[in-house]
Amino acid sequence: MGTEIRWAKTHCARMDHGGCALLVGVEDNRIVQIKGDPEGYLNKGYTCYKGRVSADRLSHPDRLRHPLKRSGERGEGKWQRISWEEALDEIAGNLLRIKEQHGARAVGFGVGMPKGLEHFVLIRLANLFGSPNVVASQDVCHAPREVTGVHTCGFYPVADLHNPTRVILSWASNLLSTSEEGQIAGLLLDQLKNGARLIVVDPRRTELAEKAELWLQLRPGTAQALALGFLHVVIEEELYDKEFVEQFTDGFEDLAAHVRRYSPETVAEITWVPADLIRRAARLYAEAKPAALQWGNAIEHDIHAFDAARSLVCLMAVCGNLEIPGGNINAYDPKIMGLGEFVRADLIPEKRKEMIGAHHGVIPRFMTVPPAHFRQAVLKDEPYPVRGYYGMCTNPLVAWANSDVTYEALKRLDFVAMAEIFMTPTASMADIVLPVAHQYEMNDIGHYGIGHGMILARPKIVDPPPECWPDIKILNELGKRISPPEYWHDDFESFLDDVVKPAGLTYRDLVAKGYLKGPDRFGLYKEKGFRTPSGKVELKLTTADKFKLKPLPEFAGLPEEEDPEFPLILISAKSRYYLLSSYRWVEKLRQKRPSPLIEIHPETAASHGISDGDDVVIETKYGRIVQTARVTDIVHPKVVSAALGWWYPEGSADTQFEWQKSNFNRLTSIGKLGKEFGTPNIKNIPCRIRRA
Ligand SMILES: Nc1nc2c(c(=O)[nH]1)N[C@H]1C(S)=C(S)[C@@H](COP(=O)(O)OP(=O)(O)OC[C@H]3O[C@@H](n4cnc5c(=O)[nH]c(N)nc54)[C@H](O)[C@@H]3O)O[C@H]1N2
Ligand SMILES: Nc1nc2c(c(=O)[nH]1)N[C@H]1C(S)=C(S)[C@@H](COP(=O)(O)OP(=O)(O)OC[C@H]3O[C@@H](n4cnc5c(=O)[nH]c(N)nc54)[C@H](O)[C@@H]3O)O[C@H]1N2
Ligand code: SF4
Ligand SMILES: [Mo]
Repeated sequence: MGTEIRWAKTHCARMDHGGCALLVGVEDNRIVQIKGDPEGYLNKGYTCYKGRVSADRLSHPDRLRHPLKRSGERGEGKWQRISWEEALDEIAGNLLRIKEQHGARAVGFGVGMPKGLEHFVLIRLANLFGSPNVVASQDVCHAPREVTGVHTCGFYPVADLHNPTRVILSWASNLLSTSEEGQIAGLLLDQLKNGARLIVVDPRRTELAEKAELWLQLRPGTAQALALGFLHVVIEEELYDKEFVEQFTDGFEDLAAHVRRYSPETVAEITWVPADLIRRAARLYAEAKPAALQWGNAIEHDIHAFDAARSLVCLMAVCGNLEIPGGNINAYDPKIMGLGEFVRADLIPEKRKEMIGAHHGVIPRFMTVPPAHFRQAVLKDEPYPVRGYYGMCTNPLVAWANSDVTYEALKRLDFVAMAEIFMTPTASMADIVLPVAHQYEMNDIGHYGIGHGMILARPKIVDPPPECWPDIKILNELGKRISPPEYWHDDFESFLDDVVKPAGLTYRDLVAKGYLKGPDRFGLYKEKGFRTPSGKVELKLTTADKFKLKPLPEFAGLPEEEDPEFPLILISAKSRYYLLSSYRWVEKLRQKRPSPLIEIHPETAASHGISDGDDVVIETKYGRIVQTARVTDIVHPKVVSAALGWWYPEGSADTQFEWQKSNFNRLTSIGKLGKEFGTPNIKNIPCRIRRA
């Protein structure tokens, strides 16, 4: 007879941005079942497959269980088991030596997609150590939307899926697969059930596009042209919110004159979307109120990310959808500790000027270093030398554009430490690898600093393997060794209490409540104006000259020139079974998607002699990989969509788990970067294919 199942509540994490409230069944310190909690604030019982099998991450036999020190050459896959004391001393010794020789800024602290509270503890560690260089993937993930929002209207406008809306304009977003930032698919589905009308802008006919009243299959890389076409229609047909525009925006006349050149006919030629469809979609969005623009990650994936984000904020604004329930809102935080205070930004006042990115003139308020700029520093000492790297929750060899450059950078660094749950291509290039405790094995807080006005409790449910430590414990102990110890806690879990202390709560209280949400406040600008220099929504940026930004959003051409040698356009989308490069080693996920699939239109496949299931060589100017053909008409005949994040955990560490074979980022380059965020073209690249 087994023991009885105990049910515990927590929130899903680290399979995407997280957010679903879960009921977790535990037997003998082992999770035996996971289901959606019907009382969940974001999911009301909804879950996805990878959330339900997420406990399988904990029990894999090859999971990292002890600190490791490299014993052979870097990348040779030879390791020696060491104690935590030795590991931390080794890391501290190397980082302090680099600081002594080259200054604190010569150490980069690396992190990937924000996964939990450790993200901010790492930034605190960098600040206290004295390095302005936190390297993250924000260049291609959320900074273009967030920071552009802040410059244009003073906040990050998120689609309000909690209040009833009449139209959802899903633009380069696919919540049914990604539930990004806690915009859980279930929320969107409920809106549709309650009568919201749906417009989808996506080059792929996704499941969501199938549900849409209007689907705009745009040519990849032309989002800003399409948005400017929408603005043209809205302004020409006087469908905009006149009262709002008059009272609360700045630069409308200039914008109106500027978008005159983007007629639906002109835009149709650029975007491949028929002119009458542009008109219908623009009218549907502009005439409904409220309407929510769910803007996705794909607008951030080429050098024109800033223009794309700018044009969409302008669209939300002139249609009067900012800060209204069911529109795009400023999601106010609950009374929790501010990020600046948490990370001790006050202790590094020169950060903005000193960051590697600042030397490349990135947009003000962008506080992490773009990976492209970071590697330039490592490889060319520009703007100054960088010699050390501490990374966690990230896999740069697969996740960053131009993997070959990443490989060179990892080889050139004097010292690399990685905290991981599993040996990855990047971790296999490290000098020290630290084994982490994972979701369900540690107390954590979700959605802190994500800009959606809430935090979620993720209490510990089972014990980790004895030598696996939560990242915040690692950072707390490392912090005591490499920075003033008085800024660190005796008990690392005090960081969890710190976050909720301003609300008069302890972490335990947060767990009892489940989540904490900020107040619903709409239309605050009517009293206080918008938090921009002009106090209005800056359709034309008043700070353009000062910050060397474009005053008005424009379409400045395709991200990469057309090239007859490479006649197809390469794009990608996140897989619903994996989180970017993570978890190919979780068997139940791998069974669902055993190999990387490239989507090819039947006509294109036929003209190339490719059948479903064939191995296909994909080539761009920059590199070549192999993936498996999935012949489908969800893509345009001139577009192929390849899989992201692939490496082969069944391979071996001495070859970095075949990091070269199918890895999308070997097809990308950092030769051309968007100025504002250092964003490379990770999509919308000319390519060609052939049967392998
Ligand atoms: N070509 C192309 N490149 C892209 C993208 C794209 O669309 N196209 N997307 C970009 C985007 S949006 C993002 S956010 C980045 C993501 O890039 P990354 O964040 O670097 O990639 P992930 O696969 O999310 O996570 C990396 C590692 O974190 C580890 N991990 C998981 N949980 C924990 C934990 O609790 N502690 C520690 N220490 N490690 C943990 C996983 O095992 C995994 O190896 O990639 C970007 N790269
Ligand atoms: N299952 C799963 N969930 C995830 C992730 C994951 O890897 N897997 N990653 C997480 C992360 S880090 C992020 S940032 C979010 C991203 O979340 P989303 O923004 O929803 O995801 P993407 O898949 O990057 O892109 C969404 C859609 O953009 C389309 N698209 C591709 N190219 C273009 C283009 O040129 N223009 C337009 N308009 N659309 C285009 C794709 O076909 C896709 O359907 O998801 C998070 N959630
Ligand atoms: S949608 Fe995201 S948060 Fe919800 S169960 Fe799936 S992975 Fe977890
Ligand atoms: Mo992301």
